Amino acid sequence: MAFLEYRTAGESHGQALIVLIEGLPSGLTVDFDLVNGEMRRRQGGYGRGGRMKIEQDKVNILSGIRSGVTIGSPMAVEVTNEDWRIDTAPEVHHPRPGHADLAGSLKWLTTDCRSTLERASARETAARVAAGAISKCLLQSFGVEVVGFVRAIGPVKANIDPSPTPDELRTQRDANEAYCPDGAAADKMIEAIRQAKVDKDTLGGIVEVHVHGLPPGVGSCFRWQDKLDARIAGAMVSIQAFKGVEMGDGFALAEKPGSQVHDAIYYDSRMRGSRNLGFTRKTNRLGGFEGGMSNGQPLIVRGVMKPIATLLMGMDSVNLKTKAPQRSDYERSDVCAVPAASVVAENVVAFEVARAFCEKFGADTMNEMRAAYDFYMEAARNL
Ligand code: EPS
Repeated sequence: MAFLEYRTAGESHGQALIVLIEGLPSGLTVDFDLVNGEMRRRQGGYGRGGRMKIEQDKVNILSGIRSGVTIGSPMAVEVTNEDWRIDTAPEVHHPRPGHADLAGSLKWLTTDCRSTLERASARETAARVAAGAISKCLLQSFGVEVVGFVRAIGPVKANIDPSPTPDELRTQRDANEAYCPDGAAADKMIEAIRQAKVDKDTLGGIVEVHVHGLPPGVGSCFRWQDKLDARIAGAMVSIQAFKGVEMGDGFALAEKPGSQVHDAIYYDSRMRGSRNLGFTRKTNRLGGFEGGMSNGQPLIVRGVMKPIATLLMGMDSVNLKTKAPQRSDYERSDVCAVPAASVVAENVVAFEVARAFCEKFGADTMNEMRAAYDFYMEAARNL
């Protein structure tokens, strides 16, 4: 039986993006509305550029499925590119600072940045959202919910305390184009993006993902490779333009003594039936991770995205052929893709959670997985 994992292929202006998912159990119903809804949401958000008017992303599942239900074989998924012109797209000889252009051209020994930028492009995140959204179908059937949203754009920060339920978060987030549950902050974010466009500049920000309904013990402290927080951190930082990640109160934990950092443990027998099995906390400063495992509290993960590297005003750069100074290229670009990145982060986290969930409860079929899950919950409740 394969472990749950995925690979992606495809260039920004190539024929299509492909994701190959292995290790899904058989008997999982794929909710196409959910998956294509996520594909659409990733294309949106205030601050996107002209490309998103060209593309109409939706998944075409080529294998691993029969009448909408998985059969346990590898699943190949295609997302086609309307803007398919890789063979005629112009060469690029002046690298954009902050993009993969220079490092990639030096790595692959060429003065033409095109081959590197085509694959480095955030267009690839469409494939990752497809994989994550399909994995969410599995998580949902076990009552695990993953919600991503925008926490900050440029200097504008959202105020989202105390943390709402997943449904409330989704409703508030989906009410505006900043994908931010704080409506007042969303207005200011949109204004900041509008101003950045006027200034011919770009903006980054912070996205946040909450995972509700995950039982304790997903991930492992026994091997560093199996730590759930470490895997999520790696996956988050692998999203194009992400520069950092934190769990719970993250970097702010460094300023406080241990007594104000760790989440004290209580027991409430009336909560035995819930995902925390009765072990309650009054705080969640560690973001639901202890020892690289879920502890029954909601997971809280944040990631920081740098501003888009393609600037309308350009930046100082060098022509790789002549070595003479030359401003970086501009064709068209997003001004801010932080709202879209919140969708990517949500689905990337979902996949890592599903991967670890399948390692704990994994089986060939959904029925066997359900039995393993029920057995574990019952045994843990009766410790
Ligand atoms: C991107 C550049 C832009 C973005 C693209 C990421 O594409 P283009 O060069 O075709 O205008 O629109 O994002 C997507 C295509 C997408 O689907 O998110 C880049 O250089 O990273």
